[in-house]
Amino acid sequence: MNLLSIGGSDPSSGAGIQSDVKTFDYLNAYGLTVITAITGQNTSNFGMIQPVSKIILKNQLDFLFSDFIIHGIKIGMVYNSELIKIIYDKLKTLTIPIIVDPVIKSTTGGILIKKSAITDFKKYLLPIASVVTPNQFEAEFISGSKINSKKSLKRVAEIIQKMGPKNVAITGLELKKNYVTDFILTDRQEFFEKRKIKSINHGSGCNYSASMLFSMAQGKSIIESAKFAQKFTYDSIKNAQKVGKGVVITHKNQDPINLELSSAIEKFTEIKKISQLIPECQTNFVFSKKYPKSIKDILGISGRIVKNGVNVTKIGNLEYGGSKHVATATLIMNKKFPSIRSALNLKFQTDTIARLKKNDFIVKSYDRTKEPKSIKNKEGFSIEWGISKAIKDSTIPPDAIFHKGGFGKEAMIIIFGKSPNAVIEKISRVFTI
Ligand code: PXL
Repeated sequence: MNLLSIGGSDPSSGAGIQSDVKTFDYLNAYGLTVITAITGQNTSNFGMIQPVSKIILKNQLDFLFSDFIIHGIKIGMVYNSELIKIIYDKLKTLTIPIIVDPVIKSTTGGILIKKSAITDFKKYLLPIASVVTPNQFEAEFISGSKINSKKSLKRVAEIIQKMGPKNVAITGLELKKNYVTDFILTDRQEFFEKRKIKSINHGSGCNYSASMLFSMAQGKSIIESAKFAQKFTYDSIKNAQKVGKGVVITHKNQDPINLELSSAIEKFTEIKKISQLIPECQTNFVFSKKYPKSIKDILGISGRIVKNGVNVTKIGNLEYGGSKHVATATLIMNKKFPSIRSALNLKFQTDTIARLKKNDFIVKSYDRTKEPKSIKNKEGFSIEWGISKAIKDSTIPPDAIFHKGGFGKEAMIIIFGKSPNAVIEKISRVFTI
């Protein structure tokens, strides 16, 4: 997934486009950037702003749009009217999610939009927004109206919605002691509360809009995306780091599940003659959170590990819910054996089965030709049925489960383990790495 952030450069990397690249990267999306202005700032003070010229802004946009498929755009700092109009011209006909994050003032006091640009900001950018994400100050500034009660909050959100954006998310409201609330106005109204973390940070506004964009670009609803963004932002504030001498900078620690799966995928692709082990339907490799409730808790490859001559290549990104079959197999296995959280599928070969058995691995199987019709006809149910059947009498988790195929169904082996490294370890005992 390719996401574009249009905004200002913050050399402290706490906010602006640098922060957005970090967020997109953390979420396994590819971050593209178009810089509208260069700022001089650190965690204590705000220095200068130098907007870019019209032609270089247009040139950046032209070069990205002529090359990349872009799945969502976030607009942050825009600074002046002429830049606003160029952005509008380029984006006005797009149908992908566009989040406009009104960036007016920095934590350290920098004014990030010229006074003379406010009218055009409202006239051009708000109407092209799928969602606009102001904080309380920004919402009051745009609407020209104060928020001091739930009633006035709703009124302010409605005033902004009338300016053109389909949805409005007013973030970080302090409506209740010790809590912060996000208010979401779509065709209905929602309040999302979270306990307040007492810290003045740099970056949370950018984290919110960038993570919300990711969720929307994945096709999630505004409400789901607002929840996702609230959690992402909360975690990034909780984890904020004192990098400079001033305010802390929001930060997300790398997901350990993602780190281990990524490195195991790399090890897998380096196994000698590995392409011989890849089935026609290609390979997926998954790693589950502890106690997964559904395949949405299981990280997998949104594409596959595919044959590429004698080598193999990973296509797509790691995403929770990215795999259906191997993730379902893991989910079923995990229900009976909670320590098993990772799996990978290989081409069925009798030689592989023989090697697994020779290495004292526990190998189970099921027969797809015995699958009841009612299950066969339901997409995704076969694997659930098969794995359950294979482990029905098991008291210790098998290392591998295979089936020899059925009419129109490719035979397959799934290797299971506690973690991706454990799966790789098993494969490396059977094949030379
Ligand atoms: O947090 C909003 C923001 C966005 N973009 C840039 C910034 C800031 C805040 O400092 O500097 C470039």
